[in-house]
Amino acid sequence: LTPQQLIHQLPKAELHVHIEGTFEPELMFAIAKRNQIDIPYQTIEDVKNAYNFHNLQSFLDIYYAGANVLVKQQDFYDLAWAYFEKCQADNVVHTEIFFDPQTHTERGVDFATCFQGLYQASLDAKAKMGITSHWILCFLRHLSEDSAFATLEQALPFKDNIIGVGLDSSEVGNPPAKFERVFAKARAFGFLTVAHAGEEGDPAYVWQALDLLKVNRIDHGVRSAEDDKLMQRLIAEQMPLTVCPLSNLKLKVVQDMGEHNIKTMLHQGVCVTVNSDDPAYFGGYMNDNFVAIEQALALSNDDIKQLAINSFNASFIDDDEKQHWI
Ligand code: ES4
Ligand code: ZN
Repeated sequence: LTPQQLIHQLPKAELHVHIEGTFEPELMFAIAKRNQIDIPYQTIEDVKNAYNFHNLQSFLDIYYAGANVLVKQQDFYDLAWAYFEKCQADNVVHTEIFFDPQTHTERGVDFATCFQGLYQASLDAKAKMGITSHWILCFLRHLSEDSAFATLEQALPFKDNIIGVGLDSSEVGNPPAKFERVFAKARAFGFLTVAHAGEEGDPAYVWQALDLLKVNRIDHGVRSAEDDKLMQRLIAEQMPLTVCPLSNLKLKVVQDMGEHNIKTMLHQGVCVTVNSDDPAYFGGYMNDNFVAIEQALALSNDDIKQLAINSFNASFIDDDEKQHWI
């Protein structure tokens, strides 16, 4: 069995993917056309040329612009359905998907329009492909605490179908502490919690996510390796890090995939997982991420299997369901 074959055939869970980041240019053109919305690209070629990032913010500017063409419930359905087809192709049998309601409500698209389209696609993915999923509402950390509270309020009618809340967007300058009260309220309603931390931000952001937001997982977290005490804690608590190798490369969190610390952290006993983050923008879905690190870091078959096991262990599926996949 070649590493590629092993990567493909292993059942995997994805725990860090933004649905708006799965928006492929072809679908973006089609939806822009039917909604009669202008986009700043003429051809797929133009789009690919624009996807040349030097840091997180240069990506986010383009990512939010792309989401502007999503208006109708059907648009959100089509977006999510296309992602589930990618999951099926990669043997991703379970996925926990972020959505950014404020990206849509800030432009006058209702929370319900967005979420009902996404959720219907996940029901159909379960029925037609057997793929299970959970939805995680992410607050945009560059917006205010008040805006996050208002978004939490809008989510309440749908809370039985939203497993948790997260925190994404521009990290540096928007520390987890800014959302301590919002997360406390979300936990009181029964939401699980995650947060992007230690992607561009230093280890203090990871400490805050753990101590102030009381998260169940850290998204990215690769800069935790700069702090030995923090590493000891992550290992002792088996706190998962949802790592996104191609994202880290494209946003220049690492300059070369050969420098990525995921293999070192795996061998140190950190519960690291492999994820695609914004696959339409960063050059690949789940298996592409596995292949990229397998090649750059010479992963063993046991490493690859452990990463797949970690993905289920770190997931929010029930323990008996987990045992089925591990
Ligand atoms: C994101 Cl890579 C990344 N980091 C922070 N926020 C995000 N939203 C979408 N992708
Ligand atoms: Zn992310």
